[in-house]
Amino acid sequence: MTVSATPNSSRLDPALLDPEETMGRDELEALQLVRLQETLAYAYARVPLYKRKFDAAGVHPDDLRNLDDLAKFPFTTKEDLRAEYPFGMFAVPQSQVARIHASSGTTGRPTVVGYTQKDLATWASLVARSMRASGVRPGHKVHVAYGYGLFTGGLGAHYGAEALGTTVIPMSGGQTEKQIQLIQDFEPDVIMCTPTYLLTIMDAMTQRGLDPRKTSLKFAVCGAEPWTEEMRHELEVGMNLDACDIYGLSEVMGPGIAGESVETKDGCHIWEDHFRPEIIDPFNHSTVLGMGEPGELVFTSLTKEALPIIRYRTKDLTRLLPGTARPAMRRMGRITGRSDDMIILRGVNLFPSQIEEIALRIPVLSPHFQLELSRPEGKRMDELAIRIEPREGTTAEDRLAAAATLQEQIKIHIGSSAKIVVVEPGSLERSNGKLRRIYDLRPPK
Ligand code: DLL
Repeated sequence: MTVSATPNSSRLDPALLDPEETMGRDELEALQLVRLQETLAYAYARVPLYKRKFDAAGVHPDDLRNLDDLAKFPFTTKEDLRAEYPFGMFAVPQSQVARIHASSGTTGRPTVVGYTQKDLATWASLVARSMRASGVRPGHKVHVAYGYGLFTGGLGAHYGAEALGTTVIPMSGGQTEKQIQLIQDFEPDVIMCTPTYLLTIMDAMTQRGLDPRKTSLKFAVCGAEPWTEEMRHELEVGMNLDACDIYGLSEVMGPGIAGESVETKDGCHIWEDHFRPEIIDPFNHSTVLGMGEPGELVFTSLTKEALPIIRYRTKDLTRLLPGTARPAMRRMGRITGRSDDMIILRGVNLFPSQIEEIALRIPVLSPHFQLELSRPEGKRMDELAIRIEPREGTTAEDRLAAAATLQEQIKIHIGSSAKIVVVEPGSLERSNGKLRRIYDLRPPK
């Protein structure tokens, strides 16, 4: 699908870029190699878990002579961080840890991450870089509606926005009424929140008789959950702004590991002066895949002090692509989903983002939907029901036809049979941040 209206994008003055953003690929890789060698030696010397894992795998930091040698080193997983809860993976004494964040985690212990003052400065500079790529400029007013707290979204965006030289409005998530009030009164140029929360704000404005196309907002920097080109179109047209993607995860840093350029809108450039990405085959982990091949994203930090992270398995499924707006930095394709969010229905793999993509091509249907997995009594097979809201003002006849089209398109494009339940507009739960799309009602195994 082609990119929608870009009312505010203009080419970025190269003088505004960080020197690393204009490096050639060779120069960037030379920098990566030095930083990688330093990071491996640093992690091995300071974090017992890395020493144990490297020793067990029979590798030593000195074995890394070129960038491809990274494949010899063991992966790090969320389970490693959990096992070392809370601070076992920190590489500096607590007196040097300036901030702690934690990921909520739906089950078990949260994963705890830490930052030195230098880590915080790097993080802010990379969020600032991402925002600048997405069209934000010093002097803009930035409304931050990511949650503040242990989640890295709010504070990560906040300090990035300050580092860029913008005026920050630290609204945090939730309280949609107040969000709308402040957007009207403070007239921000930029909003930062999850794509589904921006949708909530947009719909809430319409319900209150306000025109979401007529706010002061010109740019949205959205991330923290998967979203599609169709959702971008929905938000850009519905709010008359440019919406760009921002990616990150707390274990590796937080938001700003990669950011999207407003002039190309073709996926996030990974800030490779600080992170070395790899794509691995999720089923055969020892295989590192090539450019363009889909698989699981893995990151190694190159400059982190408090929590160096080696070959962290993100579980995010995507692929690496050549750089465009920043030619030396590789891009990542949109995240299709997380390997642990994948629904396997009668042998067919399915992600909520695929449903979003298909549903939003059907004009009668809205982006508000939930996936319900169940195993009806006496049946041996799982069933998938998609509960979806139609757009306001559509007729019962239109809705029926749209449900049939959705069912058919899912069968054609994904290969799954789903039951479609068209519910009343406004009846499904709205997002307050990261939206839960999957409701698994199957009996526990
Ligand atoms: O969500 C950090 C963040 C905050 C990123 C604000 C962007 C904006 P976690 O809570 O640790 O950190 O969740 C990380 O969220 O592994 C992905 O599955 C998902 N995710 C983050 N950004 C994107 C994105 C933050 N742009 C997990 N597209 C990651 C798709 C994303 N998924």
